[in-house]
Amino acid sequence: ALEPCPDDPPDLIGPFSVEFGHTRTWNEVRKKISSPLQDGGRHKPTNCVSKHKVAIIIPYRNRHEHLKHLLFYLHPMLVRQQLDYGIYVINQDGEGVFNRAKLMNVGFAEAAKEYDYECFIFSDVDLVPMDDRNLYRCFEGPRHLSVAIDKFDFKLPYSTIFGGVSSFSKQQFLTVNGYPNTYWGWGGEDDDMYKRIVFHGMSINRPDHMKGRYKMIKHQRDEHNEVNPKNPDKLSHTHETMDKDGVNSLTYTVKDIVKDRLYTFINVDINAPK
Ligand code: UDH
Repeated sequence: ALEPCPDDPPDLIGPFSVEFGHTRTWNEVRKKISSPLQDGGRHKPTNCVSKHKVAIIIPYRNRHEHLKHLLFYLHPMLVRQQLDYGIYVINQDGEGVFNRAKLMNVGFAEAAKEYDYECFIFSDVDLVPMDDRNLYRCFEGPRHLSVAIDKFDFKLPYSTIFGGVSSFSKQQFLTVNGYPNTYWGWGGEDDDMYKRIVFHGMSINRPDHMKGRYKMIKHQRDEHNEVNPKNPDKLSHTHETMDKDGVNSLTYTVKDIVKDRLYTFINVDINAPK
């Protein structure tokens, strides 16, 4: 029988260079991964039993080039971290207004149906970690991982920021009732989540600013994801809305699930307004 993996993964390399200078091919991404994946972008160590069953959830629509860059760096890093993991790309079907938070709730629900994941990492597709000591696992409280992004000069733009990349144990996510489903368009949903965490008596934790470095892939604002001026006002009501708007009120229709070698692609209709 295999031993449990050590708490400190032995094969970490620390900081690594990340570049987006050319268009990547899927073949390049596949070749970069030294250890064979299971279908659906799943992997676990072969020489020990991982202590961490982790689902990586990526809210997504129409960012193919970004997905290749992210997976090129992320898969090898997660293998080095000795996780028992799967990558879930949650694609919003159709051209309606984008809803990042609702897609993350769908990712949580769908991944939890498939496997006994204990930990959920929510990651924007355009945030690539630059240091594998930034562990993609769960901690005593919800964790904010993307603390030092190049775009923000490797500093937190404000102290309560919780956007980008975060981790929750299954129980932590259920305690806060997940993300709100009602933030359509850009803005506010991660501040709502920060309030949910605090209102439920938890506090967030973070890696230090060296381990938590990220490179963001530059892009223009997407179509159908305009800043929604109604979202900031909703934040003054989080306390009243959080226990009824979240994973317990989530409705959606899965249109199809495709198991690629590098990821599980879930195409979902989330009843977006036009
Ligand atoms: N996302 C998509 N497709 C979309 C919109 C959003 O996949 O059409 C996902 C993706 O994972 C992305 C995340 O939602 O990383 C967050 O959306 P965003 O990248 O639009 O948000 P961010 O705050 O950028 O990073 C806002 C627009 C910045 C424009 C700057 C122009 N110089």
